[in-house]
Amino acid sequence: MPRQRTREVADGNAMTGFSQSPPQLDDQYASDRVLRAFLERHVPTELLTQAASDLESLGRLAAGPLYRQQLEERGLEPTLTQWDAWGRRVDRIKLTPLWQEAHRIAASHGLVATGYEGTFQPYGRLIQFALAYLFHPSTDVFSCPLAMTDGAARALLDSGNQELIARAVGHLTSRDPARFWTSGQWMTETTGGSDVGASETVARRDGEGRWRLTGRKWFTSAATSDMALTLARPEGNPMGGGGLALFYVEPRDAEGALRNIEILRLKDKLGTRKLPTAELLLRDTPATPVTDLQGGVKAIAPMLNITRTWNAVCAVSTMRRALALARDYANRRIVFNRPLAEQPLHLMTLARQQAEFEGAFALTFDVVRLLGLGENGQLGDADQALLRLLTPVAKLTTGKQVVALTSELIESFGGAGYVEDTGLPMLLRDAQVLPIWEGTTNVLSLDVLRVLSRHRAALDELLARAEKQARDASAEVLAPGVKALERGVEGVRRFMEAFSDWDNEACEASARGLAMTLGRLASLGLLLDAGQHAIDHGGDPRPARAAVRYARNGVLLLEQPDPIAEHSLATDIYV
Ligand code: MFK
Repeated sequence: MPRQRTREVADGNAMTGFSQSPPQLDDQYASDRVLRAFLERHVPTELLTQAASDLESLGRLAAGPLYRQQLEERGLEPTLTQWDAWGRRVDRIKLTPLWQEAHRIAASHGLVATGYEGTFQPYGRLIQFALAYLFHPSTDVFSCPLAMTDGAARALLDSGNQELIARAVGHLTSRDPARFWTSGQWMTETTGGSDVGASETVARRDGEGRWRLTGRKWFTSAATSDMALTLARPEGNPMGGGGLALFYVEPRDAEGALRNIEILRLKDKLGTRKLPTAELLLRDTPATPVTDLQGGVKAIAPMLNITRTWNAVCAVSTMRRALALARDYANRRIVFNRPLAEQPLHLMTLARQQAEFEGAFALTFDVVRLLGLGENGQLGDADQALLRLLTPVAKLTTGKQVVALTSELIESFGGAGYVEDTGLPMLLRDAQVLPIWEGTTNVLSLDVLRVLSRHRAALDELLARAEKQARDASAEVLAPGVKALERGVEGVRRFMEAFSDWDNEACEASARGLAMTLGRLASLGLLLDAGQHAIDHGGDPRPARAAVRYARNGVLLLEQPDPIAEHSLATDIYV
């Protein structure tokens, strides 16, 4: 079939010669074996049936109208108008049409609401993030404001501030597009996005006792949001994260004018070009403290853990999109007299990436599953610690995977992957933000060390679970994966024994290797579990093959630091 279609196109262009038919998407929910199998296993049938219309509708929208609109709007970007014709400062941002449409679809399909409504609990997070996974790759990163909106709802609810909960959470979790608010997360300042404790924004009370913030927010994504959570240091507080306080801001008044905020410029970024990320100047901007007037980093942490989960889900869904396009193209594209889909080296390349995707999916949706259980009081202490550990692990593991995978799959289109109007380069550019924002790979690796030092039960639980997964994966075909998992567990145990004798510098230097190993180990255990389950229930061999292929891609990335050599190589100093 694909061969015929290609010939028709070629015949139809007799004057200009051959032209290649482009990759196409089919229904993105109906055709997603991995997502569907996961939901069918983990969500009770009656709840999944209830969620089906939203999932099916988004699967069709993502493959059809939204994807078409995304390609058509490729050249559009949001614009900032700072002054009106008569010299008044207005700071208006005009969004692209797809972004305006995405706001409506996100609300009506409950992309935030589903996580909070009682209907699906404790499976609401699974349904919600399945929707986000379908929505993200066709909506030009509108997932960013949704992630922050979700994180803000979580942080406000956790804060216990009843006044702010009553004011905002109903909007953040609304299904009515007219009522639905998005939230910003204004953390990054000119001092950087990692060392948030160095923030310079100051909070002062005015003559009427109202809190006002003054400072410069250097990277505020989706500057069009209806509210924001931000950090500022109340005058007189000590330096560092503990001296910051968490504040709630409504940037605009009832007429839509900014309240003592100037939008200095929109960021000129490598990717996420439809996302109006802005630099803001706050000059006595009215704000309300969310919690105590200190401990701001700790108070905003629930938001970070939610946005990091979104980050991982977006990484996995981008991987799935790149694979869907590459797979379709491999059937259409004939070179050296046969479709790419019949060429062994091409198949090997796709298979390797499919296994990486399935591993990333398993890890990320396990975090989502645990999150839903935890929020509904259904996790014991050990699993709660495991969730705290796996959240940064999933974010940092999938962030690296998505960049490698999109790079590889763009290459699988040859030169077409490098040409802008195919829409393919955008995949790689938008993927590259995922290991950066919401905590870089290194900052999150250090967060993993923070968890390991405070919640030893997390690692014990992860390793015990992996050992059980190895024991339970009894099918012969899984044996190479089981062996790799056992070797991985043994390697981590040995590493941790040595690790406990190292000084802080050595522990920090080895943090990334350890965190990535934990991510790959957890993924492999979950893949083996899915592989055995599929064999036991209907016999689909593909999940088992993904597990074995994933194991062959490698699990152990542990590194023993060699401080003198690393210092010398990194600085190029002869020592
Ligand atoms: C597609 C989806 C994408 C969404 C896009 C959103 C775009 C938004 C753009 C951005 O804002 S990007 C900026 C992102 N920046 C970050 O994510 C921050 C990265 N840096 C860190 O995460 C640092 O580790 C951190 C700022 C938290 C370090 O600050 P501190 O002040 O040195 O932290 P410290 O003293 O270790 O921890 C303070 C408390 O918070 C501790 O609790 P205790 O006081 O009880 O000891 C920590 O345990 C707790 N904590 C820190 N991180 C936590 C946490 N608790 C729970 N979960 C966490 N993740």
